[in-house]
This record gives sequence, C-alpha cells and structure tokens, in this order.
Amino acid sequence: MINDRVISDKKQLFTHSFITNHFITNHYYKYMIYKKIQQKIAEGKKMLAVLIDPDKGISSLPDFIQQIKAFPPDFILVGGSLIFKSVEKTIEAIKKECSIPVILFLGNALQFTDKADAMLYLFLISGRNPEFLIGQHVTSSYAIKKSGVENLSTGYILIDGGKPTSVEYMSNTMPIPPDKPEIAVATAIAGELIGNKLIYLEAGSGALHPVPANMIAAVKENTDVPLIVGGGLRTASDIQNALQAGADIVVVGNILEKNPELLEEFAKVCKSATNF
Ligand code: 1GP
Repeated sequence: MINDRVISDKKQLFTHSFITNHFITNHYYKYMIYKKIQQKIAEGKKMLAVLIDPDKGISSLPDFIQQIKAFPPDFILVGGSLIFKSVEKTIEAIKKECSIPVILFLGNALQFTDKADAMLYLFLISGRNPEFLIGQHVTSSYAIKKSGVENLSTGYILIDGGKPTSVEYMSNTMPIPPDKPEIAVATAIAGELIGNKLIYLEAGSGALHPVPANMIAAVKENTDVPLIVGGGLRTASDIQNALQAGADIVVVGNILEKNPELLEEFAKVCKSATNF
C-alpha cells in the first residue's frame, strides 16, 4: 500500500511546489508532542503513556478508552512487534472516544498510518540487525515525511527482562544483560550522539523484571534527552521506582489491559513524582 503511494507520487517529489505545499504546510504540527515533553520536563513533571496493542486482550476498545479517560494519561501509544489487526482502525476508534495524543509505536514499516499525532521512529540501537537500524526506515521514510506525522527519532534499547520477548524474537537482536548498566549507558550516549531525540529503555512487553533502577539512573545521568522506560511495569511501586530512578515517561501496557482500574493509582504516582 505504501509502495503504491510512493511510486505514484514519485514524479511529484522533485517539483518545488509539491515540496513547498506538502512538507512546509505540515511544519506547524510537527513539533507539538516533543515540545510538550520538553515543557513537562522543564516543569519537573513526569509522564505516563498507555500502550494499546491492537491485537491484545481489550474486549471493548471504546469501553477501555472511557475507563482511561477518567485518569487520562499523557499519551496513548499504539503498536506492537507483530500486529494482525489494523493500527489505523484502532487509532480511529481511539480518536472517536478521546483527545489524548496518540503516538505510533510500530514493530515495522508496514504498520505506518498517518492517523496518529506522532511516531516513535525507532532505531533498535541495542541490536546489530541493520533492518531495524536503517532498513525499515528507508522503506517507510517517504510515507512518513509526506504524512506530516510528527517524527520522534528514538534510540530504542532492549534490556533482558527475564524471558524472551516478542520484540527480541521479531527483531532478531540480543537484549543487553540487566547487570550491565555500562553497556546501556554507552548505547544511549551513542543514540544521543547520532541524533535520537528520545531514549527508550525497554524490558519488553510482559517482561518478568522491569528495567533495573540502577540502569535507568545511569542512563539518565549520562544523557540529556527525554528518557522513556517500559516493559513489565505492573505495580504503582514499579512505576515509582522507574520515575525516581530518572525515567521521564513510563509506558504501561499489559497490566492495564487486564486491570484498567489500576490507572487511577498509576496516574497518582506520576502526578506526585517530580524531577526535582
Ligand atoms: C512494551 O513497554 C511496553 O513495549 C509495555 O510493556 O506490556 O509489559 O507493560 P508491558
């Protein structure tokens, strides 16, 4: 689908008016989410993101959104390592129910849709698989650029969370051992140096153990871009630990799909946590 669109638009790519009309008119919208993140950090605030995997156990998406609207998270992430259902339809269904910003969190280029407000453009920098360092990016770059969806270049760092995860298998990469914070630090710094605007420490969805606090703290201390932490966060104290260690944004998926009522507690923890 993306390929067809790219081919049919190729002729227009090199005309000045097309570039002006398309790329520049979308400019205004392109930096809203990143600005919001920077602003919140400057105010000493922490952020909560809820991950919705279109394929996973939510029996009714509208009901789930109504429930989370009572304690709205800062962002909704949509995506997964392998998705059978439509990301686009999932986002449309979310947007029907609420105005919480929706950010793509995609396992591969095929899942891209212009219905989101922003996209974590993930560079799997803990791995050595070129497909997830540049291959998927080349495949999707034109469609992303043309869409005007805000691009959040993200250094994505997979940490061993105690069991093999979908992202590990699907990306064919090896996670960083949890007792090697120095490797996570060096990887995060490299991500920052090559221009990633965010760093994401990921233990993998459903991880047995979240990213260790000492690793979060070490990465935070050695980098200057906003830090996202997710994977295996199940309790308010897991979230508090991650935030206290230095996470700016925590991502929660699995546990809220099963127990959406936990969001109230999680939102309170995030609200009371500060950077100062
Ligand atoms: C996974 O970080 C997210 O990419 C969320 O993980 O589903 O374990 O909360 P959980």
